[in-house]
Amino acid sequence: APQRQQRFCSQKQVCNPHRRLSPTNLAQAGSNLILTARRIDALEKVRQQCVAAHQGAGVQHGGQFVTILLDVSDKSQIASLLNKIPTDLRNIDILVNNAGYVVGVDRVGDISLQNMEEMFATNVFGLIALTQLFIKDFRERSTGHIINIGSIAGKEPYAGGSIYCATKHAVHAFTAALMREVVDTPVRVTEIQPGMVETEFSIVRYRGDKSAADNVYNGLQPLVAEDIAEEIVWAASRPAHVNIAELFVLPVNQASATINYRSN
Ligand code: 8X3
Repeated sequence: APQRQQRFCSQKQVCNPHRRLSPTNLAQAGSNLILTARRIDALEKVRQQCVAAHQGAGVQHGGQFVTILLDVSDKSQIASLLNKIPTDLRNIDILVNNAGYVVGVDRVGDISLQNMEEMFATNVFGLIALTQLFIKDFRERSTGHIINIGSIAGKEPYAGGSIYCATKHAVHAFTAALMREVVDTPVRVTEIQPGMVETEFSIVRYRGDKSAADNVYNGLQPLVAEDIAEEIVWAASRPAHVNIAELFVLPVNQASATINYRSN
């Protein structure tokens, strides 16, 4: 039952206190949340939004929100993470692997080793490391749900995105293999595969060039982070015998990932 569950979110869990018809984020749904990200000031704002969303929803359970500084690409930070979680919140029920990173639209031949390593370190090795941290406990307690944020880029590669697409294909393969490994347990494994979502993601892809980032969404209305938060809540709140294996979520006017990102 949701009231018994603690949720663990890698990166920010977006809360929108203005949409209260049904829980659209885990704070409104009455979860306790361990929120992690690299930017502790941004995370603190999310924590405050969670407090407001929880109060606005009027639910009696949940409402404990903890922030922990975490760069998922840093092995030593992953190793010390469990000790930083308050003891009364250590029985995690849901792991949301949301941290994802793309930098550059360079073609193969021009991609720097550093950029390549950074993308794999966050999108693939960080996600795997966090999963390994919790999966044994999930198995032992016969509970748990791992929700990995994949991408349309994990289904459909595009020019200018070779490394990012490779990382998201890796997320897809890892998640699918994990689902098969725990198929004889109550542990659930979900991959959510968003298309275009307007966040800071594109600005980083274009190395801070906001107009280039905005240009990506020209002519269509992209998804917003809350749309994906809603899908996370929905997948997590299905009855225990239901596993949402994959959720492919697109803006209504996007049907393909084949956007030829311009070269720098
Ligand atoms: C992000 C979606 O279309 O930029 O994962 O690859 S896209």
